[in-house]
Amino acid sequence: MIISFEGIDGSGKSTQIKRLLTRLDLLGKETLYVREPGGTAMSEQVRDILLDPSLDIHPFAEMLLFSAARAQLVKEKISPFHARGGIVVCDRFFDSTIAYQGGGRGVAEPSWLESFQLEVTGGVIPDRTYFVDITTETAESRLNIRFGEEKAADRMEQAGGAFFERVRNAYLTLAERHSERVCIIDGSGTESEVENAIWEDLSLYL
Ligand code: Z5A
Repeated sequence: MIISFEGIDGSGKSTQIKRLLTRLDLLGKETLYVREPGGTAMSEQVRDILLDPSLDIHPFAEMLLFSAARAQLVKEKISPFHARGGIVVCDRFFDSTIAYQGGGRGVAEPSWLESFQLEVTGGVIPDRTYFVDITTETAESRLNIRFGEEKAADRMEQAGGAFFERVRNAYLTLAERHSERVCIIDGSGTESEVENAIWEDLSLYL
């Protein structure tokens, strides 16, 4: 099984993934945690390039770099572990590219990006995707930054608040289009409330 987590920065994905991994561990499930971009030696180097605030990267090149890191991660880590019957938990997967590069940057139509991503992953699609939804204002207050400010930690966070609004809207559209796979989780509650909402859904599929 492949489970992915999506959301704008600060949505609480990483916090929820830790909680989920603990629950799955208690059930004796074999899990692999991967984060995007990253997760292999090559993909981590691409991550450094993508998040480097000193680089000016063309939006289409950015999309290709995220995709290149993903192609390597799928071939090297995700597919082999999945084939052995383990549960792969992904902190972001191709929906991030649809939302950030498609919705946020407008590099291509979502339908083109979706087809391209299927080529990138060789047809690998998550079984269940949790879109942890919060407003950009909540995200900024949690991260203690203002999107678009130079003091924002990395190159992606330096995009302005309007960019993150577009990303959030793209996620909401995507969740509607793929309602069979993508589950919207209200991320504004306490960590335990969010955890319980995710578990309530996932238990139906384990
Ligand atoms: N990106 C892309 O553009 N295209 C792609 O294809 C891919 C990625 C794969 C990766 O950044 C960037 O790359 C990302 C998207 C882009 N950037 N942007 N902009 P990253 O890996 O460095 O970071 P991230 O994935 O965006 O996650 P994050 O910043 O680490 O945040 P998070 O995982 O969503 O949240 P968190 O770390 O769990 O929580 C954030 C804070 O909120 C923390 O202090 C928590 O204690 C707190 N928190 C968490 N839950 C709660 C609740 N429920 N209440 C209150 N406070 C909470």
